[in-house]
Amino acid sequence: MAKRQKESLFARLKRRIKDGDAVLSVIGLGYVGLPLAVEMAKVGFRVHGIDVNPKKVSMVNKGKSYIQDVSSENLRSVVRSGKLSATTDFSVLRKCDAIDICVPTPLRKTKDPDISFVIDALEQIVRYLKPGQLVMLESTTYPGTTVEVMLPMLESTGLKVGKDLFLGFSPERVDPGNEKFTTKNIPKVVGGVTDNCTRLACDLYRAIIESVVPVSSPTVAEMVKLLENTFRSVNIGLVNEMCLMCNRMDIDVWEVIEAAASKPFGYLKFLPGPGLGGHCIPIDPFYLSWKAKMAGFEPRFIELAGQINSSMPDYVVTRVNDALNDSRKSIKGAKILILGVAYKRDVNDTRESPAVDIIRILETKGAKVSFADPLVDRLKVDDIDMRGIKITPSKLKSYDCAVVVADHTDFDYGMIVRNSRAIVDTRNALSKYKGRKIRRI
Ligand code: SAJ
Repeated sequence: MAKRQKESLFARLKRRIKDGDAVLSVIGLGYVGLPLAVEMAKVGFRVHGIDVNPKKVSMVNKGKSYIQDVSSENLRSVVRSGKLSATTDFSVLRKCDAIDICVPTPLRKTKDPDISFVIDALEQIVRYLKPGQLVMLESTTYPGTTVEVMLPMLESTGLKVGKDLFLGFSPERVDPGNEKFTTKNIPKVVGGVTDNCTRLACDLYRAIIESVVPVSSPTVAEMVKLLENTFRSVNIGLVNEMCLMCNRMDIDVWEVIEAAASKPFGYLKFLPGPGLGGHCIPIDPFYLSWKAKMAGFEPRFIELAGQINSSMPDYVVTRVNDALNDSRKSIKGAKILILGVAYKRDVNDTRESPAVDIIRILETKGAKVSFADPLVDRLKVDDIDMRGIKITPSKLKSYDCAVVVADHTDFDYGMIVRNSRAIVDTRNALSKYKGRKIRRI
């Protein structure tokens, strides 16, 4: 009887993914990791969610979602079926065939990349690494991270990537609050260190996500993500500059943008706003510019867009000043109400929200600032812990100026317009209302 050829590690993992027997792990159960873990469990994989925050672990195991885009009902069903469980104990990695890293990649105060969370996760993976595992990084990072940082750390165990273990990068593309495009149906770009790494990663993601886009390397995949988000940052910077320009020339930028959007090709609508928020767009382009500068290249668009976008909170405050001026008031001593402090419409996330900058500037100028946001109860502005107010007609009347910063659907804009003394609208949320008391940016 011919001796059964020993199954290669590649063939074994390929089989286990195909048969649905692969045990998966997601490190980092945030707005990227939790939806991914739930999708993996929904198609039948056994998934170990790992997070350093015991509160998150406990909420997941109770089937209580803390991520807006994951319903507790969906979470509860995969937890109850035993497919998904969460832990703070990294030793579960010993049981896993594939590991997805979905941890934060913020910027340091110096605008340099901070990949310390990725390194921490990798150090744990190295502790429990075993032959045949696939490791995928999903966190947005500078081009080269997978090959220059992760590869050497993993191979320090003596295992060889492409033979004994498999490694790649696949950018997360979550758009928080987007009900149309979800983890399940957003095409997934995948770049492995070797062809076998790419093949296994594509097999895994094809089992979970509707379409997969293989590329030639992790570095290309890392760059794809940065192009996507830099594209947004630069175009938002462009329309913000158009806003400043049109204001100076007394042209209605909102009308200009809407009419330009009638062009059926070669134009993509972006809108001016109070500044860039969220954990991606204000941050990711600086991962790219940091790496480009290391390669001796000065990325001017990224820097310029960053300057314009970060100047918008100051500009909003000048518009508040103009609004108060109409009633012979100054910012000093004025009562200002910020409407919506989340970083964008219909999300409850305040990370990098421009509302924080606007409040800080107004407070520095002597204004007394409150906020109302149907999705956010508390907001930290430096060492001030603010609590939101519930808006009523009488309360609105007590403020000298209201500022629409996040244009949540749930606001009663008619009531706001009727009862506010003055309004600065940074989102064109009040376009259907007329009247001198409404001032758009
Ligand atoms: N913004 C504008 N004007 C615009 C669009 C956005 O001022 O025309 C502002 C928003 O108010 C927000 C910031 O920019 O403060 C970021 O907005 P965003 O729509 O890019 O939202 P994010 O950061 O939650 O999600 C983005 C994804 N969004 C879209 O593609 C629409 C996508 O860029 C990434 O998949 C995701 O970040 C990520 O995780 O990288």
